[in-house]
Amino acid sequence: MTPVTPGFHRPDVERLPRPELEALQLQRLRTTIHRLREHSPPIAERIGDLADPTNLDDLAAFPFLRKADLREHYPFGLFTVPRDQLARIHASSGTTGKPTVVGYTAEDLEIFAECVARCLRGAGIEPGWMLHNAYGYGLFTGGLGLHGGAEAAGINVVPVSGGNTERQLMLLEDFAPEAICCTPSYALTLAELLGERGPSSSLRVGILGAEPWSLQMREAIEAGLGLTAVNIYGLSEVIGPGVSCETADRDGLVIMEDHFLPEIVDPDTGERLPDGEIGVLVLTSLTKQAFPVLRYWTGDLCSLTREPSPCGRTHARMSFVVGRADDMLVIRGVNVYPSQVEHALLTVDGVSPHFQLVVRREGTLDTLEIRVEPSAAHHGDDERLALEVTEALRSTLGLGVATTVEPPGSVPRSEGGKLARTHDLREL
Ligand code: DLL
Repeated sequence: MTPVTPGFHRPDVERLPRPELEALQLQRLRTTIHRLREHSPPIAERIGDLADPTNLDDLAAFPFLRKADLREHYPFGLFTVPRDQLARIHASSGTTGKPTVVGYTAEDLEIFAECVARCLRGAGIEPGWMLHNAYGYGLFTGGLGLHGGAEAAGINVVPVSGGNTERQLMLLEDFAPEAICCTPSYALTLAELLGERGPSSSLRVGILGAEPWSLQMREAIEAGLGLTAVNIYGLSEVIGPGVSCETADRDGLVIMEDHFLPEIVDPDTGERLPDGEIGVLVLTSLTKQAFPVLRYWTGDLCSLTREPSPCGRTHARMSFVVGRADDMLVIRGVNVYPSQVEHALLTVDGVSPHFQLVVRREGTLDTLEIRVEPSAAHHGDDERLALEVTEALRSTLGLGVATTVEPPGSVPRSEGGKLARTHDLREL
């Protein structure tokens, strides 16, 4: 793996001294609130006569916006521009059938591209490099989002989109791109297949996100693809990918704080938590025109630091997302996050990073099964491996789990998009 160093797309803003950054945030926050008061009747009603913030802490008095609000005003009810000013629509799939719909003006798309360009340059991708973009193109923000950012940064983007793994492998070999972007679970699929074929990959940087992953998974991906993998985070409601991203130094995900104001709050009380504590990430957009969001409750659990980065960036950084406030499984009264299971699982030698959780209800009792695979390096007996996994999970979760060791290749892999790792078969 040849090391890469962080670059800059907008060094002026990325290194803005914090007092100036915060003054800019306050001014933009006030503009955003005015915009909502004038152009969004549902939000204006909610905000009522709350006084405009005179400092950033005053934001804590404002109500949260949640996914259910977007559903209630489906499809365009929370937009603040007339339809003829929209330049693009994206959407993300919801659990209830109707997607969550978001809109952008031409200027919003420029900001979107600039944020992603900062991510790519920060990750060490140089103008003139080739980027294999395996995020899905379409309503999902990943494909077009990364595409716009690459173009803005002068990076040559190959719009492969997701799926058709055979073709992806061929293009990776024939075009020899220096960088790739896709979900971490798909990077693992590609790493495995490339490993079987044995060609040395041209890849130097991977921009991976859109789903939770761990440091252990990063190690497996980097070993398999021979690249430096950075974590990119974002969500459609706030803009798409590029809300935050690690630099090549990989010391937290730098938030594009001149455009998105982060808060961490207690998942139960909604009270603000201090830097360093894990809670729900709440984001306020500061520059969006078509669909500004005030205190959007992401449901993603992480912590923040406002210490400057080693590379001179002054914007706040978030930790990896450690779970979602709402994907918590409650099994026999024990709270279980899939990410916690992954951490525990990968402490066991001889197990691969592929796993699936199956939750069942037998009579009145919930049971958790974990399906795992032995790693390529494992030659011992599977029964022993199962016992070790069960033991690791018992000591982390305090819960008895049935472990099934499956033949290599049988646990579901990502075929290009996000991978659902939990199968909940309970009728709740
Ligand atoms: O997943 C945007 C995106 C595309 C991000 C490409 C990164 C790369 P949605 O489909 O709206 O948008 O899903 C957003 O995905 O609230 C998180 O729960 C999860 N998520 C996104 N990035 C990460 C990450 C895109 N790096 C939801 N780590 C978010 C953990 C992530 N979870």
